[in-house]
Amino acid sequence: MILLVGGRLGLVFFLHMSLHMAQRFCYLSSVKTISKGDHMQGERKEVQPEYLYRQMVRARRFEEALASLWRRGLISGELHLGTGEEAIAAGFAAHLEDGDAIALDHRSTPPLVCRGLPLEPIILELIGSEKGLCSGWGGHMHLFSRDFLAASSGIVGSSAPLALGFALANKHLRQGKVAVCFFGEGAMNQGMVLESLNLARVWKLPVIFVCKDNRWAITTRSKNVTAGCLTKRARAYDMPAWKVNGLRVDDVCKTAKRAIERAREGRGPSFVLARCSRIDGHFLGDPLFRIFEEPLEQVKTITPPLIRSAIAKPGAPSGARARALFCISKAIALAGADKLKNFKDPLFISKNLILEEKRLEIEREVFEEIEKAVRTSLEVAGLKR
Ligand SMILES: Cc1ncc(C[n+]2csc(CCOP(=O)(O)OP(=O)(O)O)c2C)c(N)n1
Ligand SMILES: [Mg+2]
Repeated sequence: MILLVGGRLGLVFFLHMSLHMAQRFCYLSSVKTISKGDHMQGERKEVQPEYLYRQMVRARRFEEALASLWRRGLISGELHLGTGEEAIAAGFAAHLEDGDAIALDHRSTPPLVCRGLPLEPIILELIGSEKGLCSGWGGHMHLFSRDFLAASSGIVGSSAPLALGFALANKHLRQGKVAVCFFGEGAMNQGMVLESLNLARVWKLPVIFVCKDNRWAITTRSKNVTAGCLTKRARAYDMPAWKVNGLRVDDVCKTAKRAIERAREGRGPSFVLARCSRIDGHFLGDPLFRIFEEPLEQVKTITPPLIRSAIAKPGAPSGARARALFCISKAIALAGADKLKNFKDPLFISKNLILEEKRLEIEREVFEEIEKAVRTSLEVAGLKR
């Protein structure tokens, strides 16, 4: 009971804070974003595939640059990358305009990049500089931008009440503006996410819940902890819910348009389940991920202790050991297979959406853009390239 009351109070408090933050943002900021409509063409204002591809490449190259700063020790702690989620970020961000908000989880850099935030303050934030986006206090999991109404949090599921606060403020203060909420499927069993789905529908808020389903929450497979179908779960709150292939930016873009337009028109919340793939480990430095940095060397080192433990006299019965070994090998094989499969990479899949020549031009331009952003950031922070 105490827990229940505590939980409810927690949500109300969270919501109150979110609304407070959102109100402050709404009144105080001259909200900035990419110029409206410059990537939309034709009578129906379709988003151009070149634009989507560019945004995805920007997100990927940006995170690759972050990974290299992390390997140099310039970014400390764990680093959660959104590799494999670029199509979801690009597809949704393409429909956002001035005054729309985004609430993000621990993999926040792709949506922030696609939303059009300047890159240097993000890099500076991650390297702990006081010139960073949040004066170096937030780190990679707690980024926020007042100008872009964007906030992320490392607390799994917390993007949902945060988005609710943004959406509530939008409904009352900035009609026609929406909030998009990103979280992983692991968050779907969090009370605050379910409570947010409920309140969003009761209050008919302009919010879109985007669940990025990569089927893993750290080392836990979702199917072992999650009951039923997630879209059916969302529909139980009387809101539309769609499944989309989160590896296909064109599919995501279409569904995002539908959900965002619906919210803008005041028709309430919706839910999108976007299937994607965790191409890398849970975070940079995840041991399972590192196995595949130098596969041969690493398999050589882990094999002898595994064999020794399998044949050692004391310990668990041989059946249990065989099962444990099987699980370890399966996990390694699955992770390896995931990594090798290009067809799980949204960038690879999107290549055929645009002409080869254009694609190479985009990749070249993005490479230069990211290089420049890293160079400038390191100079500002007084660090060597
Ligand atoms: C409330 C809370 N519980 C646990 C954690 C530890 N944790 C960090 S990421 C994560 C898994 C999240 O899985 P999912 O939401 O599916 O996102 P993914 O990492 O797969 O993108 C967990 C359990 C946390 N950060 N916050
Ligand atoms: Mg997950």
